[in-house]
Parts: sequence; structure tokens; C-alpha cells
Amino acid sequence: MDKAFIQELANYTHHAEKEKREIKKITAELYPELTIQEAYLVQEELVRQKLEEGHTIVGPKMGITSEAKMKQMNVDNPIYGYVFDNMVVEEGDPVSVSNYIHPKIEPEIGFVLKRDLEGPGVTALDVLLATEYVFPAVEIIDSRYENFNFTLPDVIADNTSAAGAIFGTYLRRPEELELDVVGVTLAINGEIKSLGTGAAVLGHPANSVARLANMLSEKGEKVKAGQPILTGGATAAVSISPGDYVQVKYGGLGDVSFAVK
Ligand code: 0L1
Ligand code: MG
Repeated sequence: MDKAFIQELANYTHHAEKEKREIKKITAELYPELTIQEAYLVQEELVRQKLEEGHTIVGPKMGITSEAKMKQMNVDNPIYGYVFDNMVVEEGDPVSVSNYIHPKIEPEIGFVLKRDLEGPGVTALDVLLATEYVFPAVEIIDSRYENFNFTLPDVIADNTSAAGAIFGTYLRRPEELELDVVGVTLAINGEIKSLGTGAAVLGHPANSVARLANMLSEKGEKVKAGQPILTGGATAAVSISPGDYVQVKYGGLGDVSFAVK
């Protein structure tokens, strides 16, 4: 792929995001041969464009971290993308559906590191030793593709559907909890819509941060101290609609609640 084509594909997903408009997946017509490596080049260009527009990276996010989702997409590896400053919804503020195309929410366990982590060879233990605190979070995903229908390269080129994040303020040291057995429930208007545990995230959310460090090392990058890291959905993603009141509870790790308008 030459530079001009990488830019064209990044423009394609970027404009759809800005215009809140559904598009056909890249691999449907534009470029069926898109590989994972090429898709990350498109994502890098998309990130570059966003930075050029004045947005800043808040932190990385991991996606496709559950066994079920990996099997469904027939892949062995999770994927990563980035949460930007204009995606963050302050805890307590309502989430406005009109800011998105067809938003879904995912309860996640977040990490903040006290020192950078550089792969390869990073383990979950390395992650836990380098962790300043963990916190409850909700990611808002909003694939720019019609009906959330995409292949793995498509979704990588779409910044892994990143669209929003609510970072809870209930902070815990990682040794205060067994993060794999933290139970998570997601209720809308008082009715449980999905539930799961930390173990749904690659067996343990610290594994997700380790995988991120090891994947980033392939391009000479590291997981940076101080940035909130979204480790992946602890339950299935759930669609939201105006009028919903969402309550997500995390065993021993507080809760995150918000109204949807
Ligand atoms: O954060 C995630 O796990 C989502 C990754 C992209 C897959 C999707 O949009 O469902
Ligand atoms: Mg997610």
C-alpha cells in the first residue's frame, strides 16, 4: 500500500466518525485484501490526523479480548486502539446518543501504571507490579461500519470502534482485589442486561495490559505510565438508547452510572 492509499483509507473511516455516518467496511469493496499489518498503518495515519486536528491521546484500549469474541472472529490476538480527549465523558454527565452512530457500551477494568512497560516478554505479574491503581470504566464503542459488520483489519483501521469512555473514580491498588474474579453487572433501567467477570478479559485484565505492551513493542512503543488503559469488555457490549439509565457495578471496585439522552 502506498502512502496516498493509506491516507485515503484513514480519511474514509475518519470522515465517517466525524460525520456520524455509517460506511461499508473497507474489505467489502474498497480493498478486500487489507491485512492486519496494513490496517495498523491506516490506524497510525488516523491517529496522526486526529493529533494534527488538535486532539490528544488519553490512553490505549484493548479490544476483542474475550474468548467468545476471538472465536467469533477466528483470531488468536486481541487488537488495540486509542481513546482521545474528545471521547471522554465525565462521570456523572449524561451520554448523548446523538454524538454517535449506533453506540454500545462495555464495562471494563482500567489500569494506570506508575512506570512505563516495554515489551517483549511482559507478563501479567510485571503489569501488576507496575500498576499504580485499577479503576472501573465504561467504554462506548461505535463502529463506523454498517451494523457493526467488519473483519479484524476493518475494525483496526476504524480505531477499534473507539468512540467514548467514562473513567470511574473508585481507585484501588491491584493487590486489594482478585481482578479475575471481580464480578460485573450491567443494568439498564433496573434490568440486568449483561454480566461477566474480570476473567472474561484474557483470563485476567493484567494479561490484557501485558499483551498490549508486547504488541506495541513490535513497533518500538511502550505502555506509558499515567495513561488510563482500557483492558477490554468484561461483559458483552450492550446498545443504549435515549431514556436509558445505566448502572454498572464492579465487585469491590465501585460502580459507574449515567443517564442516556
Ligand atoms: O473494545 C472492543 O472490544 C471493541 C473492539 C471492536 C469490536 C466491536 O466494535 O465490537
Ligand atoms: Mg472495549
